[in-house]
Amino acid sequence: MNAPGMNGHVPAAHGRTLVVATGNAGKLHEITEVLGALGIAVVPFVPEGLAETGRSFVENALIKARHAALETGRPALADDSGLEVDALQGAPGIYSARYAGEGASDGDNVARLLTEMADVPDERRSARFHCLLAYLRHPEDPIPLIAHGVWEGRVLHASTGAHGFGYDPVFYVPSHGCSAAELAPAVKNRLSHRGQALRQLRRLWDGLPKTDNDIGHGHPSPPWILSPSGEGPGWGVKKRVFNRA
Ligand code: ITT
Repeated sequence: MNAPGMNGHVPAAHGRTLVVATGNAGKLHEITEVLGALGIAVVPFVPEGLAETGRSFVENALIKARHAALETGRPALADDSGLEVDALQGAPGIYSARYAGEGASDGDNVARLLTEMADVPDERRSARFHCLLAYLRHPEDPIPLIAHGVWEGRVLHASTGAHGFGYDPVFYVPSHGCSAAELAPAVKNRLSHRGQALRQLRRLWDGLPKTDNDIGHGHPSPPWILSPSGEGPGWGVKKRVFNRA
């Protein structure tokens, strides 16, 4: 169900707008900043009550993006992300948001992580954030765009720093010698799994190769991002894709 006042609302846009499916304010803020710098305004959609039943980040990102595309009738982007800790065999992974139980707060999740890692020495505290982005032109888009960013670091012994969200206060960033929560937001966006994935997505939108070894198979130029009037091509895009086949 749509959250009142948020979903379906198209801000007075000076450029292109894009529906982003997330109920996480921290994520939303970061995505808004990075896409804003690319001239794309975010229209938030809260996937309230939606079960994330996937067994992988990419499946959950697709579930959220598909739901938002269906509910809004517009192209939609979703982020599924989490922390992979080597000493915990990859946990909390796709369960990062509910590591301390359903409805857990960031503080609860961090507390559980620190407890689980209490006896783990520094040299075995390696971890990384993953961010999977799924972009769908419409709910039945057979060619979703998928982008993946990874950010390597270590789990600290205690929380430090006031920026960011989630596990940022206990995620040590080796390149800067501090926690992710001690980085200025713009610096985090430059380094982070999410920043990387968003820039990768932009390359796919532009039809550019994802990497130097890739031939490039993105949807060329993004006409399916909404126009300033807020009207997206929606199902029309699907027809065009099918007609071309
Ligand atoms: P939506 O599904 O509505 O987007 P969510 O918080 O449930 O919100 P996820 O299922 O993708 O999102 O869970 C991601 C969790 O991983 C998030 O709640 C954080 O605890 C953690 N996480 C992801 N990115 C992070 C980041 O940049 N910094 C700190 N923690 C992060």
